[in-house]
Amino acid sequence: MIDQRIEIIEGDITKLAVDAIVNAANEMLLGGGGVDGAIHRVAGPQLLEECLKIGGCPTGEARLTQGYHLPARYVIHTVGPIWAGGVDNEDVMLASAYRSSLALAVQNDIHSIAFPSISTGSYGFPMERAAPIALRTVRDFLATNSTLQRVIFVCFGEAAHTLYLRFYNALHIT
Ligand code: AR6
Repeated sequence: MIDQRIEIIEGDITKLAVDAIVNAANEMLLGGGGVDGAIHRVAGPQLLEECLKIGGCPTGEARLTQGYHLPARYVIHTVGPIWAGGVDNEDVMLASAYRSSLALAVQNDIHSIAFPSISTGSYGFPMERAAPIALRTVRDFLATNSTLQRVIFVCFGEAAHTLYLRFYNALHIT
């Protein structure tokens, strides 16, 4: 049975007033396009300043910053794998990006967290493969944790939302 603390919504992650939103960043933490660009635009230039001080983040790990002008208090920057056809440990690294983000949230007493679909934009990870990894990793993490109260998957667009819901419903019977 899937955890009741998991929600699947369609929308723009930069609008969510949760404790932390997760950014699909790059290893340099220098900002970029996609959800990263959107988060930096709304947060303002102080976010990049803090990211520059951190100095980078390896693939599969996560780093915490303030949210500045975002409605979310914190941003957890994680780096998903670049899709290389599925032969370069991408599944493991994607699960690690989710797990590292959740672990960092717990360390910082974060109760609500929202994830975009990490790696499924510029990094080219097929969403139909990424979504079940994301859902299972979060479900398994929540099974061992009671600090987190809400984990929201934010789907960008209707097609992504439909796909996530399909895998979410399938998790009920696995
Ligand atoms: N809210 C929620 N999801 C979004 C939003 C939004 N505002 N905007 C895009 N998405 P991507 P990646 C979805 O490319 O593949 C950046 O340049 C989008 O539809 O943002 O991990 C970084 O700097 C897709 O499903 O991240 C890195 O260099 C998902 O977010 C690189 O891209 C992720 O797409 C990271 O690539």
